[in-house]
Amino acid sequence: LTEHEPTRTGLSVDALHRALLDNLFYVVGRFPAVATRQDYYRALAFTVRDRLLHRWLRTVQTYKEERSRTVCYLSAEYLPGPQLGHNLLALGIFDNTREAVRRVGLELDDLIEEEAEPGLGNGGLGRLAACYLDSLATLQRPAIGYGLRYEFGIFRQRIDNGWQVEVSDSWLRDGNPWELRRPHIAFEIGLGGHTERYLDHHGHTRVRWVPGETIRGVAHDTAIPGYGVFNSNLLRLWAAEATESFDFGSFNAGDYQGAVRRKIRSETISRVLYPNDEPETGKRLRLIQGYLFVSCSLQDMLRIHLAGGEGLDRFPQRFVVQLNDTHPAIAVAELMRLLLDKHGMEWESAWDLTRRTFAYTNHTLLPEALEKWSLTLFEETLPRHLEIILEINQYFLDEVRMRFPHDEALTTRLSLIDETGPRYVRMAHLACVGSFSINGVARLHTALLADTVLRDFHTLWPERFNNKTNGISPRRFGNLSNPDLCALLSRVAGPGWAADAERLRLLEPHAHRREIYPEWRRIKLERKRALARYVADQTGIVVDPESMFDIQVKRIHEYKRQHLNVLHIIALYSRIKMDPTLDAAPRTFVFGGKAAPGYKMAKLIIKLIHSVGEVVNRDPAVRDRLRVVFVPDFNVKVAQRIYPAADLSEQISLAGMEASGTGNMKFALNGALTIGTLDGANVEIREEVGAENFFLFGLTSAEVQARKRSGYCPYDCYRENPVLREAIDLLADGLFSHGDRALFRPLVDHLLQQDDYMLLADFQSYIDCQDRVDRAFRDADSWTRMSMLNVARIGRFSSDRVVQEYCREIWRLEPVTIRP
Ligand code: 26Q
Repeated sequence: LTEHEPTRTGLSVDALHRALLDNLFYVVGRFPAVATRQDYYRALAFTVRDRLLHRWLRTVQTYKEERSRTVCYLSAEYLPGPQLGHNLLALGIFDNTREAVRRVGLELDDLIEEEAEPGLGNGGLGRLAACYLDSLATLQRPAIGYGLRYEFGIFRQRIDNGWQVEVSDSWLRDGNPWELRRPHIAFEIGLGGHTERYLDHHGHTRVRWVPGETIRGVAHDTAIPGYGVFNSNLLRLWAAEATESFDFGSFNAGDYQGAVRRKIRSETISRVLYPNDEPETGKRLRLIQGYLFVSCSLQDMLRIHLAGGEGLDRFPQRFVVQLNDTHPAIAVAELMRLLLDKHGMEWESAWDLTRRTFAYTNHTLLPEALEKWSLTLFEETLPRHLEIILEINQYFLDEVRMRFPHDEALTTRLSLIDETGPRYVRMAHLACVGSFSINGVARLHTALLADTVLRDFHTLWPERFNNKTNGISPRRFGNLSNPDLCALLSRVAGPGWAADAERLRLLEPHAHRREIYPEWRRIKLERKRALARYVADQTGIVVDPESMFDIQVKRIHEYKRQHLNVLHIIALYSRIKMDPTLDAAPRTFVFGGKAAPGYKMAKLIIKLIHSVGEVVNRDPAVRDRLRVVFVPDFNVKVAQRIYPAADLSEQISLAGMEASGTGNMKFALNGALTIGTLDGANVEIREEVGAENFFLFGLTSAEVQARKRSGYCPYDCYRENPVLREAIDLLADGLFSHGDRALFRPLVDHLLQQDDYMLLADFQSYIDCQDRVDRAFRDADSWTRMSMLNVARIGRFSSDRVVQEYCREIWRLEPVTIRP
């Protein structure tokens, strides 16, 4: 029967097998006899894409027919991870595909391994965007993810003698079978030049922007299928290209070389993702990148809307635009420009429409991370937008003065322009003024936002503020990364939790059934063995899968305090050296994460981890008790190996610094227990899983503020605490740097003199808490019970829950069912 299933849409083993061979020959251009694994991976990817296309076109058609309201997620970053496994899971054809691949003598897992992931983001913010796209499709909400198709994503990390070395990421080298280039979906953007005023035929003054150059953005589409539904949404990424007019002009003038140079310069714009170094205010290219994808996306929305035959005034009924941080905040000025200059709208109606279109998510409280652009750079690059921003500002500040007369200080603080020194445009202010909703990403973060960086806006418009605590995709970080655990969950708690994570709670009554514990532990041990093999392969370091896997993986940043973790390792090391009979569970400390290339201290922390590891790992006195490893090049693919193998999840940022964190949720879903501060979403995770199943330490954010106000002196902590003193002295004296006392001096000095992130204040509390962890771990049954309860109670942190909140409270978006 299945022999008659169509080769391009059939889901049987037979149809998949036929399609695989067909694509291998006709698309990849290879005979089976000479095909490599990469060839087979590509053939399989095309096989899956064929099946997605069908759903995707049906989805577009249905949304159009039903005039569905659509959310457009504007994000400069996406970290969708490898696509093959995800798509097979969504389509429900994992098992059939495994069988079809066996028929050609290969293993599906090996082909999945072949895929290079799109690293089009720095970390949490980009991964969050990908989780939300997954949930939107799964919940059948019409959505488009808009962003940039960087040719080079986040750098790949190599380790050389303990130091991070950045290597360029050419993820497109072998081609990208998942995307479709859409040459006819392309828009032009202007740059530079000047503005002119003229009278329209009603005698009204209007503005014309005469750009100095133009560039084209071309759409590249990737299907985002929902899990277990027919809906498939769209990720539309823009790539920069040269415009014909420019090539042509130069060509006629006989300047062929010049035309080609300009073409190359145009294409440079989407060449590379910026790492989140200290935000550089002078990076013109980054401003242009943001403007390119924002303008193309808005032009695309207006095109789609007008093609539906409705007037522009209906635009906010059909589209809502979510700004993923301030990176796309120029959208506020760009939509105004399009409405005013291109569509001839009047200021008031354009502003009203704009303000009903945008919603803004903030992801940071660090004042130094708030985006701003110098006025001169703005004027050179986007002169018309600067005019519009200044005009928005004028109306806005007039309103402020009206409501709060005699408070010039308030007006100055709220202004879109920072005039305290050289003038800057404050992008967060532009986003706030131009949006009907402003949200933080965890309850504590939203409260602190309203109390600190956006305090004045909160006074002005409290009704715009709301919280949306982050979530993660249970498909990606459950099913895909830990299939064995998920099979057990489905058996014990019943299937269906992957589409409805609250059902994980059905596991709770089973957390007391000791007869299940051995299997729970066997699954964890198996994941630890697999990680141990990977670590040995990557680093040459052998670790014991029976030891406690104590893991911290995330971007390297001082506020995340990887070096606090290291201070604990040093203290433990020194304790075992002093007392070899010390009764403590063997531990393997695992680190992973990238440092921004220009962030010296973060890079020194990576070196520190390696240096301490070198000494500890080769010391026979602690050989069987302590190991320290750094897993290079942490990305989504590596993450999927790491979370399932963790016993302990390190979430130890200084309270008040981490907006939310999402790794904390990924670990807990995989049965790790958390050691953490009351920061970001940790607060809510602890409430959900129960205080008795969470290892809490450290100052609260209120205590942090109070300590800072009263003049925090880290040196006092050092002087008064012998354990801390010993750990720091060992470091300062060169025990971990072959006697070189200079190597870690910047780090030690900073800790003793400034300690912005209060490691020394939290040190003893952390050490004590780690002792509690140790005792708990040695009671295997109790640990297993806590682990099961963490999984049973983590359902709230599914991205499905968050996306439903966004849909109900911000986007006003209803499900649209797609029928085959
Ligand atoms: C800014 C200017 C110039 C160049 C780069 C940047 C830039 C790029 C990316 C600044 C910040 C980012 C990324 C921030 C980020 O990932 N924030 C994290 O967002 C997560 C999702 O909400 C939270 O869970 C984390 O707490 C937060 O740190």
